[in-house]
Amino acid sequence: MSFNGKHITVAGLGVSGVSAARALAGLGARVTVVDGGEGQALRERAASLEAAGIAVRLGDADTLPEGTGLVVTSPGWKPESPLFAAAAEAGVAVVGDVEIAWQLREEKHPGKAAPWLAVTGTNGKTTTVQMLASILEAAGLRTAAVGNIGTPIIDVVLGEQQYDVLAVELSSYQLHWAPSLRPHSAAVLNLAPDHLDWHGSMAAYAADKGRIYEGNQVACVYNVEDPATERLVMAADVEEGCRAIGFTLGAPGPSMLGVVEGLLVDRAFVPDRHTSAQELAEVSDIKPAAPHNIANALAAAALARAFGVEAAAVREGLRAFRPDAHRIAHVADVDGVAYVDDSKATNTHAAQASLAAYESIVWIAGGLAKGATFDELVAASAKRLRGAVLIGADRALIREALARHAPDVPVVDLERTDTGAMAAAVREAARIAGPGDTVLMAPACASMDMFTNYNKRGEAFAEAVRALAAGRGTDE
Ligand code: UMA
Repeated sequence: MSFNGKHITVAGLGVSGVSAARALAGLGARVTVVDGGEGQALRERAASLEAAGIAVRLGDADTLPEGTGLVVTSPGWKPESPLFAAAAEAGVAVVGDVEIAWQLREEKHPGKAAPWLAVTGTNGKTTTVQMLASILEAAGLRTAAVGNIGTPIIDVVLGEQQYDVLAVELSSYQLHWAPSLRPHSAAVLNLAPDHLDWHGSMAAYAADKGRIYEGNQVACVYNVEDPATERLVMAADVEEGCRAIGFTLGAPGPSMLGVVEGLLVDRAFVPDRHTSAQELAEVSDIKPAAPHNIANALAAAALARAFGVEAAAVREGLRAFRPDAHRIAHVADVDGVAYVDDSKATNTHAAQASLAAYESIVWIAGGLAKGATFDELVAASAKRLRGAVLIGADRALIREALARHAPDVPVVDLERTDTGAMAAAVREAARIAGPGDTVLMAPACASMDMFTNYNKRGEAFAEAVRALAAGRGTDE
């Protein structure tokens, strides 16, 4: 597809918008970026694009610039955004940056485009993609972990560096806006309610996740313990010969990867899957070896094996992998209380997995609920809760769920949302906790009401814990 001379409106001046605008302008398009936000950071970003000949309009994201022939949206924009209604009215197509990257994959290295091994799911995407990249590297392949993980995929596709294969993390938003994407192989790790405010319903969310399987050539990898993921495979239109490959924490059947006596075992990519199995790694090679993380490792291994990677590289790649910060990270012990940062638990599903790992918890939770309800999470975790400290915009939803399902658990409701709020939350939690307890920050919500992102929220927590340990407390 040629973008030369085309008038393209890019929606959003964030990470993906800047990448898309620069790339498209570099291919000769006349680009206008629109963003509903204002403020210093956006103005600076706008100035640097304008210096490159790209028009930017801040503060009005609703009207379609005159002459627009295509809209390229950032993933976070909701489908019902007024800009897209205006585009539909004008008969102008709307696609995402991932769609553009897919269409441009032959542009830089014709005939040698790197195949995509794609991963989505409600939780575990980033870890799985990092494990996958580590395995592919161990196999001697040139690869990169890209997409929702933070590196815009257009930058990688159009970069000088040539790759053998890409490990691509895709969010449901990105999948929604990428209709012609056809990965080599793909995995949906799990499916639980999240981002319902964006998608409108669980069915719409699942359908967007399921698009990752469309046109797969070698393997559709699903979670045997989460039948909804297998249903998405069955609904997909794939290439002739593409196989459904399950992963399970139990013993694997034919065409599955699973666990047998402490070993990760492959019964899918072996010469005779009915009578033989291939050992890939030991469970102890996975860090941390928590159940959800073993599942992530199995999914990563399945995608690597679908790409022809040897068993030895799976083991080597898993051993070399180091988990990110803010994922069930132990920060410190203070007065016999463990302080754990799981800022990455941005939805109820992830928070429930986290709460299940400890016996007696003072829970720090709250933020942006994104349309979620908390009854199931609180009911399942009530007996482990020694107290709760609630922060952020939607904390009332959690408070009400606690009142319904855990009425005896003491709750501190923190109204403040300033930069010192996390330090106050940690101090309140410390007041409730006793020796042997765990203060667990697993908010079950997104962070953007109070922090730039979940990393910053985790850093604020760790900082507050260190201040507590130093015995001075902090209010700033
Ligand atoms: N904006 C508007 N109007 C809107 C929505 C946004 O003007 O209705 C503007 C904002 O003012 C802002 C820009 O659009 O300037 C932000 O666009 P964006 O929210 O799509 O974010 P990007 O900075 O482009 O980052 C996106 C992903 N963000 C989201 O999907 C929300 C990043 O995933 C991703 O790393 C990046 O592209 C590169 O691919 C982050 C994320 O939170 C990690 N993802 C969600 C998740 O994992 O749960 C899906």
